[in-house]
Amino acid sequence: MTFHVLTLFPEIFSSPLKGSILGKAQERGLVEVRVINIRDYAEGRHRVADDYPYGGGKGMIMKPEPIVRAIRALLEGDPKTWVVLMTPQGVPFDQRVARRLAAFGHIALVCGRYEGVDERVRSFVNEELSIGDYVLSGGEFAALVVIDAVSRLVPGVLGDAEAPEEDSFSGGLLEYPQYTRPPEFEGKRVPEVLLSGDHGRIRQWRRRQALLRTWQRRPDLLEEAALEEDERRYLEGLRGEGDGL
Ligand code: 6GU
Repeated sequence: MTFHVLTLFPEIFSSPLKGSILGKAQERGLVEVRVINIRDYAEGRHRVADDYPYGGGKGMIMKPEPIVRAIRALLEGDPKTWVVLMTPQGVPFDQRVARRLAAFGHIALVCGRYEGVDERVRSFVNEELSIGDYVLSGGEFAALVVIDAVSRLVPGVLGDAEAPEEDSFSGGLLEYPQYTRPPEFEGKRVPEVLLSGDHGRIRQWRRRQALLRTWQRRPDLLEEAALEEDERRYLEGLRGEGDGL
């Protein structure tokens, strides 16, 4: 999987990508991140990549020519590159989008600055993504979020021990609570079932805890989750417990 990041701030990408899982994935050749400075595609002695907005207003707008030239150079190398514009106006990025992106070989992430990119750039990208309803000063951190979430889904990036199936959201539920040693910490004991060695009971407890947690914290996720009949009954029971309180 190759990510091409198009940005005016390439320095942002040097250290976060050295981190443990992403760093190893790159060393092992499973993931490659190529950072492209959009300024290198700007013309003139000053390589100007942004300009004032027509009609007035604050902030600077990224000029279309350098971005489109950078995209074209990428597509010449690999015409199948999937081009994504990172913008708060994009489709919300979630685990389902991450899974869809993981199927591409080459993804280009164009980092817009918050004030915006020239509207005409939009017709040169395949889709637009946002990572949530808040404002970042540019698409760079959003691109890092996408790179991390998608890389984890590339076969071989995670060891067998950390398969992505159990992560929060993969089955549409939040993850069950986790514990490690010691068995008692400041009076708080690890649930007995986890020390029992009974893998059937542990699996059942975890699934129920995942349901409970999702019901308590993110009930919106339950509408989309794939649930068994007995799990639906368990949730009905939870709803019933609240009655009359
Ligand atoms: Cl992709 N870009 C910016 N600038 N802000 C954001 C975002 C992206 N996603 C959420 N906020």
